[in-house]
Amino acid sequence: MKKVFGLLLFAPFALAAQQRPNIIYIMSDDHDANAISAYNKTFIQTPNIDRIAREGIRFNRAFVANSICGPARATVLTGQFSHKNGFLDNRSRFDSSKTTVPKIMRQAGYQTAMIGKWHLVTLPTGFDYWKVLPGQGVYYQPSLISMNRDTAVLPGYATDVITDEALGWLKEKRDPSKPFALYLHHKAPHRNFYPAIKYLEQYHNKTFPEPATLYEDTAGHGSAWRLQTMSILNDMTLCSDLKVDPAYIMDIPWLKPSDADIRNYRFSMNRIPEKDRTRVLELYRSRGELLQKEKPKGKDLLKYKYQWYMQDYLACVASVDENVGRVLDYLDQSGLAKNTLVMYTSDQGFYMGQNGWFDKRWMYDVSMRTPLMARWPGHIRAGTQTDEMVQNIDIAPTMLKAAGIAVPSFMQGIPLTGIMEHSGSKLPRKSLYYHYYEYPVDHSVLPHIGVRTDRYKLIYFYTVKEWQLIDLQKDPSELKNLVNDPGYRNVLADMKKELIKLKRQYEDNDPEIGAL
Ligand code: SGN
Ligand code: CA
Repeated sequence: MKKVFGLLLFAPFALAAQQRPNIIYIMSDDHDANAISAYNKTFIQTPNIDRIAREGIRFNRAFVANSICGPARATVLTGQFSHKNGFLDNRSRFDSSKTTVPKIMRQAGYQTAMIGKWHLVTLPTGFDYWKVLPGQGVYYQPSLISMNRDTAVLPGYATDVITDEALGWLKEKRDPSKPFALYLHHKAPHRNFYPAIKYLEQYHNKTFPEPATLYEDTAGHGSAWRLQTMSILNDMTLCSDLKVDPAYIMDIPWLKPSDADIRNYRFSMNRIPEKDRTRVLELYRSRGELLQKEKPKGKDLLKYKYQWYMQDYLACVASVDENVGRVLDYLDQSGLAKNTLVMYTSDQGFYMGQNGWFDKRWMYDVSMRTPLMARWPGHIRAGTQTDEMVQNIDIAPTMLKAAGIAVPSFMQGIPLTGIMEHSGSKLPRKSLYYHYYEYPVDHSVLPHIGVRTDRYKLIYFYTVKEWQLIDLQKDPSELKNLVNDPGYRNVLADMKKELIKLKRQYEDNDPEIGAL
């Protein structure tokens, strides 16, 4: 560690103060790449987020190391896999004495700030300024914890409020003589998907294409698929998640909401200011009326639930996009744009109905993949794209490298500045390692480790000793387990070797899985 800080002392001289770029790292929560028009135009137009990709680089194959919130955040701060930074799942507590990117940047003369969703249990350290949501935070009238430990309720909608706070810091609170690094983290579009009214008005009548696997029977796919509780049909709640007024469905036995669902629904609805609540209830009324009239079951019910989920989820994304636009506009107006590296990403991907699911956690591409794009005038050529496999362990070294600061050896990722600045360049990496831990709370996805190469994926659900081998080229939906297919015997052996190699390389010793 000493050595690292020794190097840091010289870092400010590596790039003249005025040349050192500012960094704005924008991360939303559960924002899948398919809900960004730069990646997929099917569901929503996100012109502001797209602008970052258009004026900079779009990573087509960006992945996470552990597809869940707290762990993704801890990885971004430390550049380490979960087993190294100690934050394994959402029940962990972040060790705030750890060396993180903001601490290193601050030492090197940067001003650092963190605004929005934090979700690491212990309060932020290493920031000159922070203001964070407690835990998951709420959509309407969110509370924010300040540096003096006070928690204040702010009027308005979380995505707007968090952006207001970030713009307020940029305009009035920071020290303009120093370069800055701002982490701007949205709550949206995380469950329970409460949109701002203007976007609810735009989205509540839209119809979206169904994924080919929406009605997939998950029973035929091994223990992990049987145990999971992330089904839109069975686990997404009608009231809290999909805003159906309980009064409409109390008398329909198979639709009757649980007490918890009713309680959560009332909690969220009551946070909406009374004058707006009437309008929100009016916009959602048709859902309750329809259920009361048709009393759907099974596939018929799933069909509706999927559409309502998409309407609310995408309406939440629309607010995120608008607010990204506000930040980009401010950068233009203030003249900061030309010397600021802006990144947009999510803490992971998210199921938008594939396999009938919502949520994340799995090593399957839907949730392991995350959107990632960056704009840095003078460094990244507009319209750059890359198919190189990058991972969220790379974010920390990338931020340091961009700032001209030496990357400490405890970080496990690779700086992406080379790919950003020289289009067509390659990374010295042929596979990605993955380890998911959280079980059984929230959605009961069994712990697993795995390796992903360009073409194949090997997953090991180690508590039940079940393997899954996938040929991504032939089976992009990742439905077919080839582990017992004789035609893939050599691939399986190679992938096991690669898994063991990565496990050793990244020093992930637990669980001990032997020679395989
Ligand atoms: C909450 C959600 C879950 C979600 C976890 C983790 N339930 O518990 O659906 O998987 O957060 O999400 S909710 O009913 O409270 O919304 S994460 O993004 O923080 O990892
Ligand atoms: Ca998340």
